Amino acid sequence: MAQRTLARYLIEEQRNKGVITGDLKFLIEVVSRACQAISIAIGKGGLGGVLGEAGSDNVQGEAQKKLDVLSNEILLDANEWGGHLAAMASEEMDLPFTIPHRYPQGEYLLLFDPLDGSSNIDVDVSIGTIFSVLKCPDGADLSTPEASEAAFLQPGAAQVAAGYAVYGPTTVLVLTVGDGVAVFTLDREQGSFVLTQENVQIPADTAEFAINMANMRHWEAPVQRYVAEMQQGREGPLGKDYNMRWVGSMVADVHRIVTRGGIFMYPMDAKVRNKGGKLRLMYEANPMAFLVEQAGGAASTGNRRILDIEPERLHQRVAVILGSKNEVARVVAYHA
Ligand code: AHM
Ligand code: MG
Repeated sequence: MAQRTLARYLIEEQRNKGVITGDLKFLIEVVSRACQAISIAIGKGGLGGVLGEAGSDNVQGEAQKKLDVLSNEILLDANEWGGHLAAMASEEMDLPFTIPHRYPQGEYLLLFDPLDGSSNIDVDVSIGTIFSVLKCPDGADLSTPEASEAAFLQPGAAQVAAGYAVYGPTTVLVLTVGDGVAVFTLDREQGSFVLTQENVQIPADTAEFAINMANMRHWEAPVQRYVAEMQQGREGPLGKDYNMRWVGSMVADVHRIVTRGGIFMYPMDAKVRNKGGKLRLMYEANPMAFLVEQAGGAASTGNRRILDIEPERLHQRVAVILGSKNEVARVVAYHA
């Protein structure tokens, strides 16, 4: 049988299953091509002059890397002209990007973290792009970037697609259109994403956890308790030995969990409490929560399901605990 490329997978989701519209198919293909372009830019590294600081700060006051800025531009340029979008929002931009009047407007909203794991760019460790797609509400005011913000403030459960690309030893695109999770690997010679795994299922149990242990003293009691119990291993109340991994790129840590199970936590802690958490709801938590749930896992703040949160602001932050369902349930129970 012929290779199933992303294009073919999407045609099947549209034509045979009726899960997606033609415009959503086009949108995902455009995003995947932008991810290929980002992958090429990253691959040049020091040879392409793309490493290092951009000399600017983003809306969150974080120093931008050259590749943060470049990846953001690649995604904007690829998506502005196709007629499939009403507006875009990015972790790297203060306000939404409204589609210029010279192009037709579509019915979707695209949100992205153009390059996740910025601290890993210059040290040649896996980084990624995360994206989320919403329907633009009928009659939404898109007359100015400021006014258009309201259209984006929908709970994660309303997403019609989400995905991420990991730029690691291989470039992999992981996608959900609400019909399970599929994994595509970039064939660099052909220049196309090829389906390498379908109906991904995250094992319900795990013995692997991911958390930044340097923040331990700042965590709340339920997470303190859970991590302490895991560290007690076989001799402790959980009765098994755990292993720990922390890449520091959410995309890479979540991809490991999607591949072989595990639990990822960037919980509420005293250091980030005044910001609401570390990770961004709209660009990181929601798309990852949608993917993880579609793969049979769970995603919570500790107190509530992430996909149920009614966002108040575009750049809102949130505590994130996601992955293997039984372990997430345990941490949630410790919060109750
Ligand atoms: P970024 O989008 O600016 O790269 O920040 C998000 C990243 C996540 O990818 C990762 O899980 C987390 O920040 C790592 O944080 P820390 O450096 O505190 O371990
Ligand atoms: Mg990020």
